Amino acid sequence: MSLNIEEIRALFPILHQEVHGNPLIYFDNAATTQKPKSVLDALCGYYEHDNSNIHRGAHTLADRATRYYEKTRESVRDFIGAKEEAEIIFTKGTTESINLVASSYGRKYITKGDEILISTMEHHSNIVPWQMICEEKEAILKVIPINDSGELLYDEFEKLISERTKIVAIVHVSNALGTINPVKKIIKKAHQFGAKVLVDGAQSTSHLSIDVQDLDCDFLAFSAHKLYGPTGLGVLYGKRQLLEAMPPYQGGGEMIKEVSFAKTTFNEIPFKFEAGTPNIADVIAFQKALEFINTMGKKEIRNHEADLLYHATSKLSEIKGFIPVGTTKEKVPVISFNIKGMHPFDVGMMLDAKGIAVRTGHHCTQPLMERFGIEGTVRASFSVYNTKEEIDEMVTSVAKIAKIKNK
Ligand code: 7TS
Repeated sequence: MSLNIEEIRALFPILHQEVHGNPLIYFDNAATTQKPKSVLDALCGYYEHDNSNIHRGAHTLADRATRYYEKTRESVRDFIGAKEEAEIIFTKGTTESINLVASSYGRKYITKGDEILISTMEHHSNIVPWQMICEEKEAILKVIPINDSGELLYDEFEKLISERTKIVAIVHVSNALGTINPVKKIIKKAHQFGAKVLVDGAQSTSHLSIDVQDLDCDFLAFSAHKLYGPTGLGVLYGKRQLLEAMPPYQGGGEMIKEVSFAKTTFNEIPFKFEAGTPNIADVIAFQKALEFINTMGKKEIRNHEADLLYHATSKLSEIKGFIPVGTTKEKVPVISFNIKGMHPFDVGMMLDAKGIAVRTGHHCTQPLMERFGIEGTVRASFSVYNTKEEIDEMVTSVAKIAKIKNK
């Protein structure tokens, strides 16, 4: 069954506005998606009716807030196919989830001479935390190369992985190129060498069906705000036995069992990793974002997005001076490109003047841009509420812009 996009658009108040006198066309979904009214109402509703601290109060409001908060944990577990709620930790975002693993798992298990494998197409947040732990432990960071289409070179990965590899930290879907990486295959191979695998799911969870048990990943990190949910909230999934063996990331309230000045004992997972008052309102509202996705169905979302990607790719490719960056067939609806003779920022500004929101620059993937020998790209990233008509508007504008330098 195909989706009714007009009905879906009606659920997103922000889409119905003008920017510089033109109807807003929002194509910056890889940076953050817009939020349906149900998420906004849940946020407000929490503060209007249920605001209370969780897991500690004996009163009705605290009990209600705790139940709603934990209900989201159950929904997240279901959303990614985890075995149990205890394996779902709420964080600030993908960045914090990765830092948590690098700090906690890394500090305990990485030693001098160990190797950590990442890829050329990682977001800075899946590079820098590993560099930091490598520096601290005198471990070695190795990088899986890619080809000119923006595909991971699996053969090179097979050459790099060894008994010295302790962690493979790999992006599931590239934010700058849209490439879908063969993570299941990578995980299987990494496990043969005893390495643990962290999957950066920031861009995959919104487009692909994820089943952590099927993937057999050890950790999965993602952000609610790229999934129609609020900002400032992320998830770290980890296998129970790993999380249990890891030391806490931060100390404070909630994460303890008992504290005395002589000794502190830590709480069970997931609470061991949720020190302090968490982001209660956003966690509760995130439940509605997951509900929204489940109601539409991941398969239907993927079909619609694949249509948009195909339409945009074929139309843009006809434009003289259009240079795509990342041309693999296995992609989510992200198109990165340059216009011959033009700076990506200028293209972005000209599109903004028409009400079209895209991202320009290095997309927090500077080593990837360096691999392609470019400073940055223009990135149009689509979501379920986008339409072919919007794409046609963008194509018309890009064609006009390209003509300035490509007669
Ligand atoms: N990993 C990937 C693959 C990402 O795309 C991003 C954010 C992050 C990690 C970090 O997520 P955060 O929620 O903790 O910030 N990517 C982007 C982007 O492409 N444009 O803006 C943010």
